[in-house]
Amino acid sequence: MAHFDEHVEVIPETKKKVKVPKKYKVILLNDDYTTMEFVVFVLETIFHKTPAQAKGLMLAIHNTGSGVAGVYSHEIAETKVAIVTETSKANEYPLRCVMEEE
Ligand code: TYC
Repeated sequence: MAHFDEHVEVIPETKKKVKVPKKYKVILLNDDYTTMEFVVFVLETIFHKTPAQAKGLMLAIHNTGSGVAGVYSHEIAETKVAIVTETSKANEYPLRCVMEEE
């Protein structure tokens, strides 16, 4: 009878792989109703762009349909999307903001 191991606890190997955290693009989408001024305001205040960067990026989004406002960790990207969405709704603009794995 094989009783030699009956008091041996089997502990599953602890996961030890260190993973590089993924990065997420926060993307603003163009629409026909949000004012250019408001998009510039969002880019300056939420994404910390300079006035020149904000204007250039806003125009690029206006002309191409979308643009990357910034790249962040998952949690920060989620927070940026939530703040943009809430600020847009509060100002009655339909501005859409999404996140996408880099
Ligand atoms: N297309 C808008 C306009 O002509 C401006 C705009 C730019 C809206 C970027 C959204 O993400 C956006 N008023």
